[in-house]
Amino acid sequence: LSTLQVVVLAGGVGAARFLEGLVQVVPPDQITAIVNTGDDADFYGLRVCPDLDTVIYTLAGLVNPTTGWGIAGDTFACLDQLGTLGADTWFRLGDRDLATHLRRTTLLQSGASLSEATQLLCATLGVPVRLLPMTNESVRTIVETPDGHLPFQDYFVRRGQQDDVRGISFAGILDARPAPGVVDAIQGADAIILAPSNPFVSIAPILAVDGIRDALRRRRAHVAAVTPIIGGTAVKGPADHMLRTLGHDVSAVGVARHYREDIATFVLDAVDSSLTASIEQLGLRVVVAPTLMTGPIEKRALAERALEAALSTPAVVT
Ligand code: FO1
Repeated sequence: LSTLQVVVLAGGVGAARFLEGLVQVVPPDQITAIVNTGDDADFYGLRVCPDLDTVIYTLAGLVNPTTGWGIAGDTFACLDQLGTLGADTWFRLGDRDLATHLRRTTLLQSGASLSEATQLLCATLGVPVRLLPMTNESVRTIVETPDGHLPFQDYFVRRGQQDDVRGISFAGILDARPAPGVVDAIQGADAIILAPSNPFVSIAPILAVDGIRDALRRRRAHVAAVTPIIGGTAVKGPADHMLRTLGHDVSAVGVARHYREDIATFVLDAVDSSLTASIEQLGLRVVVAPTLMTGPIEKRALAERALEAALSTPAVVT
């Protein structure tokens, strides 16, 4: 275990909770999380990176445990005053959270890359895991709905994930290059885990960055995905709704089918064990485990199972 290198592809809340388990199992300096930046948005001239910040706040012990994002005990005086001044305030940026975005934005404006700004935030807040944004270029997830194409946070927060999703695209993806260290981390990893994040808007943008999916496929025998769907519903967020409106099975099988070319092993929740054969028929190995991360013990146990699953080469990878 002393030289083991583990890579996690990460969205927001689900990935952050998974990483809380993983740091109990693997020394944090041997973990690299490659984080989605397709959710990023600018508010009041500030760059907000929700998935990076959710992972940072969680691993720094600062996160609001109720929402899973934002800072525990944060206040909203600045946002309230912005409202008084006539600004839109549907995206709830707390006072302390705003400091992160101010700091990041100033760093970016003075020429730092997003990787460098992230590294500085992690160092100052005491995040022991190596966090890499998927890319330093701007990629913006766009959700196609019956009402038109919506920027991701408009779909997710302002409109409350109510719209049917007809398609998803990533503006800027053709110009995006993997951030420094991303491809090397995948190439050098003993185990790669797709966190229990939304396959379409959290993991897909990462895999869509030029070179990342190819690097992952070269390590496919050591790639495991943890299901974000338990008993046909998403633990958090709109993954189940998206599966349905995008025409997939609304189950772990739909997720496994979506990932089948990229992974060797699928970590399925125990309540879905009857789906094992259907997933094996896709050419995947199945590991059944309790995947609901209710507390530190469950998080640790899931991290152990997922790590074992990614480390051990399946007998047959078709
Ligand atoms: N999610 C919400 O549902 N409502 C919010 O007002 C909101 C504010 C917010 C502020 C900072 C931040 O880092 C995240 C925030 N999120 C909010 C969460 C976030 O937008 C989504 O969870 C992710 O983009 C999905 O992974």
